[in-house]
Amino acid sequence: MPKPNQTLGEFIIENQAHFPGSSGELSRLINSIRLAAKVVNHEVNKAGLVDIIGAYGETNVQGEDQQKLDVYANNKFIQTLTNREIVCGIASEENDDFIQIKGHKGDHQNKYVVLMDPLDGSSNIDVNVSVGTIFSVYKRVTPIGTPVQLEDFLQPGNNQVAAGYIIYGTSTMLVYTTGYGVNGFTLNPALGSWYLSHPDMKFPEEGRIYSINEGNYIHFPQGVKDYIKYCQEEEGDRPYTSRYIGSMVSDIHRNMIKGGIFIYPKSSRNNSGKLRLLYECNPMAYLTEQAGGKASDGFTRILDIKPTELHQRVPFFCGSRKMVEKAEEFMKNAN
Ligand code: AHM
Ligand code: MG
Repeated sequence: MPKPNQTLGEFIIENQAHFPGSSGELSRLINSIRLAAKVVNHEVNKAGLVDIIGAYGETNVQGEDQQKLDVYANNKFIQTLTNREIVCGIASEENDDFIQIKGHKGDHQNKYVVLMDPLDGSSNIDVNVSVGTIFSVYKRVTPIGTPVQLEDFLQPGNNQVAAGYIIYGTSTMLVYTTGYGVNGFTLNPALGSWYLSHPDMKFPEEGRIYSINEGNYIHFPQGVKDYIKYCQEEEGDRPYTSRYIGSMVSDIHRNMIKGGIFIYPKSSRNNSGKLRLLYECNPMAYLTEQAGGKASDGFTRILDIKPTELHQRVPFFCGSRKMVEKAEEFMKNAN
């Protein structure tokens, strides 16, 4: 049972009881992510000082090259996971191809792959709005001892063994699951420790917030248009409240706590929507289901989709179970 005030380190050790006889690799992996997250958090927090210490692409006062924060975050997570020899491969929204990690002994002995969006919503950084890191963990399907292959990454979301996000917000939080519920930890920046602040997070079954970029309304499928109108009608507890940050981690985090639906549909301009199945939708869908919510592409459960390519995009409906079911009903009826 999670205890309030528990640190993430303590929680990880306790959580290992769910995996009797395990090698501790998954725990070490989560430990690496929490370490990289602190480093990235430190850098993201300084984003507003960038004009003072030198613009991106230039050299800072220490003579080091300044990097864009999404590139910086990508490098930090990759470096941390690579140096600590925990994973056999990494795929990132920032890289065209996956990275094979053979380990110091060169024997490809690690069993996990990580897929990530190192800094989601990074266009929000310039205006001091929250951004996030999203990660997803699978066991490789090809034999240990051989180089990792594309098929190790193209697994349905159902196979995830862990997933989570870090939200660099008013406070910085790490929220993750290993298949035994969702727990949220808040960083105490003075001590550099993460504390269990949100044990056993659950989406309310029903909610009153809808999050969608309504500026694209004209391009949305009829089912989505109909659902938006439904949200705006005056009846019962409607009209609902519209909240769209444009930073998916923040939008879904808020909806998980308050109850709501997040939608990034396909449009007449973009047939598969915008969000990436492997780096964004699968991990958020796994967390959502673990928190009692629902995630689909409007028709099919996200976690059941068999990916065909690394950077595949998919329409995304995610949130409180009853709200997603209602939106799916509109999608079906409009078809
Ligand atoms: P990114 O991975 O390039 O940052 O894009 C993903 C982000 C999501 O966080 C957010 O929900 C969405 O893009 C917003 O897109 P839009 O501005 O089209 O509404
Ligand atoms: Mg992204």
